[in-house]
Parts: sequence; structure tokens; C-alpha cells
Amino acid sequence: MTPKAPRKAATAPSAMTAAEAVVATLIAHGLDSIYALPGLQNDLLFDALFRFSDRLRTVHTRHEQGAAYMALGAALATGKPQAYAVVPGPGFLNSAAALLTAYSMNAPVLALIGQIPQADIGRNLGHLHEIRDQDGIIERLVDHSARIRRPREASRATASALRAMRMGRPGPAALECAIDVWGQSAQITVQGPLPTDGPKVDSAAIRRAAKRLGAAKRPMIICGGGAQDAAEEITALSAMLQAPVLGYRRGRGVLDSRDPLSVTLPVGRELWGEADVVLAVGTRLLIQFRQWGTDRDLAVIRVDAHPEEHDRLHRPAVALTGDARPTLQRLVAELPSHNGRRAPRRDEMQERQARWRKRLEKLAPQIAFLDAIRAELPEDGIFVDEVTQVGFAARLAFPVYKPRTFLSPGYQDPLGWGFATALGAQYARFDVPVVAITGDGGFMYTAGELATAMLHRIPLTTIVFNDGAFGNVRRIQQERYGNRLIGSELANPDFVAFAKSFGAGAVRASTPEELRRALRRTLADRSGPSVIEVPVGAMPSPWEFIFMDKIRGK
Ligand SMILES: Cc1ncc(C[n+]2csc(CCOP(=O)(O)OP(=O)(O)O)c2C)c(N)n1
Ligand SMILES: [Mg+2]
Repeated sequence: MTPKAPRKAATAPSAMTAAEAVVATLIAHGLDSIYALPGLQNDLLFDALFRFSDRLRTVHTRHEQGAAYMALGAALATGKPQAYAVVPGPGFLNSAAALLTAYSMNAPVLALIGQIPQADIGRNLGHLHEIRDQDGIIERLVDHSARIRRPREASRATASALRAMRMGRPGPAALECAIDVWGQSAQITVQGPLPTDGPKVDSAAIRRAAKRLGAAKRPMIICGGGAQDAAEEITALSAMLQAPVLGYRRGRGVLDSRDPLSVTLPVGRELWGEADVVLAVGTRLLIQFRQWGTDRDLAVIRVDAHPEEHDRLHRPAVALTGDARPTLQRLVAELPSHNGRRAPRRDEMQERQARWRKRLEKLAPQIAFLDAIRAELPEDGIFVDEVTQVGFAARLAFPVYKPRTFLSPGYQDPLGWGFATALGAQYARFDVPVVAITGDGGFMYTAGELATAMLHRIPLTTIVFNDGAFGNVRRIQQERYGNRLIGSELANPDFVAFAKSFGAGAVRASTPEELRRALRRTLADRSGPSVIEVPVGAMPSPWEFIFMDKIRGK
């Protein structure tokens, strides 16, 4: 018999196993998929997934890295919590790079991790997949983790983990459960979403922030990943203040790139050098403070969900703790009483952007491919970045029109994240096309997941820029290490034949025009995955636009 999962809050208790309680709780929280790879310790969890398969789809992958990155991609594309399940020891460690990336990106990903028999945990007996101090390792990777020790804890523990993932600064959580505990039964009440009390908006601080911004002569806004759900508010503030909005990587798409006030890194640095008040939303400001510098003439107003973030590097003039959206809604309401009419900065910004576009022509080979992608990818299509030459240029120059449509992996920059993350994004957002770009190096990390894409018919388009090398590393060895090339050349499969052998669509495109034509066909085909191989040579270095000198406090 299938236990009924309630739609909203807790219902009357019924007999179920710990595994069933966890699955029913995921469903009660609105999850509709779980990314997973099975194995002995989790057989009973999978049996529960079988029973609930009409309400929660199990997407199994070929490697735990793929499962965890898919959950991450689904979380980033939707903004909603996602889950993955793996066996302990090697299964858990295989997923760890993705879990670490989820932590760095504040992405709500729940890891369900198996365990050896409860009574033997910590005894080092040599059980299958036993690992010393698994919970200690997990604890270092996420802010919230727990072990389900008995079935009646299972639902509440799951709901608590899901609450922790969205409360304050969002992020991943992990739950362990031992092989023998998954199958134990009890009378269980399935727990619905627990309340998340955000911090009360500090009205006095809102007023101080509004006064500062209203009086600013050269205000500027900087968005990080924490601003993705506050696009409307930031667009309104930008218009009221005529303040340029800088988004780099995780903050891109908050203000539409077509708005002349929307800027990326190089223009942003110039503006940082001139600004008197900066409103920083959901960003660590590491580049600004560590590379670009600061001085006493600059007042920074920070909005962050995590109070400890405010003064890690410098004490802000005003600190607003809370989710960006409700906090900025208050600021939008308060600002008009302190802000006068401002001269439009449209022409000035267009002139600045044109000047930088000229300098960015140094990256013309990369930008020509990006232009081809932008021309074919619809406005709400999702672009997934990688640690590759065209990716570095995309972070600076790919126009992004909407929030959550430019997925870039933040400070971990883990090579190989892109393809599997994009699969998760495409699975969770079946309604829009997703394009992943990768290098030949990065693609091969998870290329086996083409089998997953075929099985689950995931219509992702992946562009593999093939230069036969860890090109980034090779260029550094050429330029800084006297051309002593070591560990940077790659032997590759024929990517077209390789993708075709899975049954995927595959073509080779040698020029931006050919790429554009190929994309038009693959984006129209929603039946399954496609790979476009683009053979390329060495590409010009982007670093002068990314690692720039100090501009303040010299
Ligand atoms: C997990 C991980 N390992 C190693 C690196 C270091 N790294 C950065 S770029 C790169 C090479 C990328 O090669 P490829 O994917 O072919 O892209 P290309 O630079 O050739 O365009 C490496 C090894 C990394 N960022 N992440
Ligand atoms: Mg390469």
C-alpha cells in the first residue's frame, strides 16, 4: 500500500518506513524529481521511490557526480530545492565536487547519503563502502546535516533539512540514513514545509540606506547570485537612481543586458572607481575589495541573507540582513522620499560600453561564437557556462536577458561541471531550450551522462569547443613558463561519432555561421540530446579583462 503524501501541512500519522517517510516528505515539499544512483545501502530507499514514482520521478545517472550536478542545475534553473541520493563512501565522495559547488553557489540541494548498519558506524570494521567519519566529512561541506536514526525522525529531519536550505543564506543540506534504518517502520506523520522566519526588515536601516542612495552623486548597484530573485526591484532602483548595475557571472541577467545601465566587469570597474555609494546585493564583493580596492570616499550598502557576510572584508555604511526581494521592496518604497530627479545616464553609459566593446574585440574569435549562440537561443533560453575559453568570454560579453538564464559556477569554477549541470537545468526546465558550452577537457568529465540524456530524453544542446588541449593551462604554460608544456595536451574521441554512438544528434561546425545553422536545427529538435563539435585553435587570453588593477585606495 502506498502511504498518502499530504499536499500541504502534516496529516494524521500512518504506518510507513523511514524511506517512505523521506520520499513522502520530499513530495509534500513540492519536489517532483530526484537524481540518483542506486546501490545496496539505499535499496530500500529506491523501493520507496518505486512506490511513489507517480509523484516523484527518479532520474538515475551513470556517475554520482552526474546526479549531484543535475540536482544543482535543476536548483539553479528553477530556484527551488532539489535532491539527489547516493551510496556512502565512494558514492558520496564521487558527488562531493558538485556538493561543494552547490555550497559555494548557495544552491538548495539536498544530498541523501546511505550508511553502513547503524550499530557499526564508527567501528572501522570494513563494511562495504565504509568510510571513516562520513558525518564529519559531510559536516565540513554543508551548513546543515543530520543522520536519521529512527523512522519516526525521518519526516521531520527531511523537513528541517529542506527548511535550512531556504532559510537565511540558502545552500545545500545532507541527510544520512543507515541501511537497516531505511526499512524500519513506525506511525509517521508526514511533515509539510516548516515556517521560515526571516529576520525582520530593519526600518531604520532601510531609511539610512535610502537617504544615502538618494543623496549619492554617482550611485552604482552590484548584483551577485543572491540578487537573482530581485530583478524587478533592482530594475526599479536602477531606473530611479540612474545607477548602473554590474553583474558578473552569478549576477548576470538580473538587469537585462539590453538596458544601457546593465554592465559587466571592465565597465563595472571603471564605475567602481568613480562611485560614491554602492548598493551591493547578494554578493561577496571579493573582486571589488581585493582587486579594485576601496577608500574613505566610498560608502557601501550591503544586502545579504547572512549577517556574517557584511563585514568579512570591510565594514559597510549600512548593512541590511535578509532576502534581497523583500528587503529591496522596502527600499523601493522608501527611496522616492529621499531621491530627486536625476539626469538620464543612458548616453554616457552607451558611450562607455561602446569603448569597452572595442577593446573586447581582442576576444573576437570567442565573441563570434557567442553571437551565433545568442542569435539562436530564445530570450528565456538558458546558457550554461564552463571553465573554457568561450566561457571566460561569455562571462564578460554574452548578453543575458532574464534572471536564472546564465548559469556560471561561481568561485569553485570546477572544470567538468557544465554538461551534467545543464542536463539537470534542461530536465527541470523542459519548457525552455538549454545550451551548454564546454571545452574538450571539461566535456569528458561527465560525457558518459549522454547515456542518461538518451534514456530520459533530455533535449539539451551541448557545444564542445575542441582544441585538443586543456587550452587554458596550455596557454599559461606557453606565456608564463617558457612553453614548457606538461599535462596539457589531450587525445580525444571523434566527438561526433562518440555522441552518435549513444544515439544522440551530432554535427561538426567549423565557423560561427555553421554553428548558428547547427543550433537552429538542434534547438528545434526536442526529442533528445545533441552535441555540436566545434574544432578550434588557441584563443586570445581574456585575463586582462578579468584580473584588473586596483582603481581605488592606491
Ligand atoms: C576540477 C578542476 N580541475 C582542474 C581545473 C583547472 N583547469 C582550469 S581550465 C582547465 C582546462 C580546460 O580545458 P578545456 O575544458 O578543454 O577548455 P579550454 O581551456 O581548452 O577551452 C583546467 C584543467 C579546474 N578549474 N577544475
Ligand atoms: Mg580544450
